[in-house]
Amino acid sequence: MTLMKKKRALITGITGQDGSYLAEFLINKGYEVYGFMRRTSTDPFARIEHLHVSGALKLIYGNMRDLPTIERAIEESDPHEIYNLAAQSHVGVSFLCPDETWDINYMGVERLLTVAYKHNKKIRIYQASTSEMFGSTPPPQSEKTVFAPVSPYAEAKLKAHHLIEEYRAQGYFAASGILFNHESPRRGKHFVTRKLTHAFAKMKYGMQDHVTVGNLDAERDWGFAGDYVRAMWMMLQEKKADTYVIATGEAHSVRQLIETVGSVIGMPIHWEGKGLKEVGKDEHGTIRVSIDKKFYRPREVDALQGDASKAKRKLGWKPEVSFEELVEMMVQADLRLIGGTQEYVQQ
Ligand code: NAP
Ligand code: G4F
Repeated sequence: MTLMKKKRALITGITGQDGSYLAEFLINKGYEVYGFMRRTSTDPFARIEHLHVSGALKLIYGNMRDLPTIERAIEESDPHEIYNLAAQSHVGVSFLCPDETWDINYMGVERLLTVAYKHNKKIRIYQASTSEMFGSTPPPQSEKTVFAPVSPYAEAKLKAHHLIEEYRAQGYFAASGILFNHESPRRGKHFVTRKLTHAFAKMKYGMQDHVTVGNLDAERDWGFAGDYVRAMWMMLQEKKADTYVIATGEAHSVRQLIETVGSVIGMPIHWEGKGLKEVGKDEHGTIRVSIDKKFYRPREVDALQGDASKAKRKLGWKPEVSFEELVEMMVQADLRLIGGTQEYVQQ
């Protein structure tokens, strides 16, 4: 009798939103999953504790800035597939910490590729590229759209994207997913969707008066993270590595997002005033949303709306959760969290 060997996957960025969903997805597919994570002073286990405690996920400490730790992780896990999700992923923060962003988001990828392909030329690698690389090139954006990055985050990601394509041209299996914004109840609270669902849940419970945001007119193509990690895996099962846009094809402004969150939670918002003085009020006239310049980016990406027809045609991928269902899912999860009926959101 021949025993089928389990496929092994190494996920960097395991403690993040996508890392946690992808780990669950691969474990369910029968993979042996290793997660690469930083040792930090705060509790980094929130999203993956259930996988780690059960022994389904093996963790390796390290840092994308630290070459020997990457070497050790690849040596220990000996992976068939690597999903490089680790990044300083906040666009606004990248203007404040450009060097760190560059070192993790570009140099880290260079370190990883060098070490991985030295270990085994056949490893299949997924790189987390981003729609931010398009900058303000008008929508819809596809694999053929011109890149025009406007932030240190996007510049580093674009350089990494080009590096992946160089390796691919040399015959390595290096795939790149240009993913548009994807969210979930596990999204960090410093991103606008979760910031809003969390704040509105607190307002609903009387624990917060109002929320302060930045640019209301920016448009994003928001999908569900669970749908997007499936696309990452699909890309690595193809015969040849390639680049794919992953998106819903539907865009909404931050203003529309706020209106949707308000209506789902039963606190409909209407707008008064203009510019920095604009406010969102509830039906009793109480200010629930105001604007603060500090949440504006030095350079903004105005409108992202992806054309994922290549992924649909070649991978057979399509999103299953709509914008309205996503907002509903996030609002309900935050209501349970704030209401104390759940310790941590595991949607
Ligand atoms: P996230 O929740 O912010 O997770 C980022 C992960 O990277 C965390 O696990 C973080 O670890 C880890 N990390 C940061 N610096 C590191 C370092 N020096 N060494 C090792 N690990 C490090 O981001 P996400 O939303 O899951 O996104 C996953 C990837 O997709 C990122 O590369 C992001 O840029 C990209 N992306 C995301 C979206 C989106 O809408 N979510 C869209 C396009 C592309 P700590 O817990 O220690 O901070
Ligand atoms: O939620 P955000 O911070 O996400 P952003 O900048 O689009 O980046 C996310 O998606 C990228 C893919 O396109 C990823 F590559 C990246 O890693 C990250 O996951 O901001 C969304 C929009 C922006 O236009 C921002 O200016 O919302 C606007 N915004 C308005 N008020 C705000 C706020 N953003 C944040 N974070 N906080 C605010 O108060």
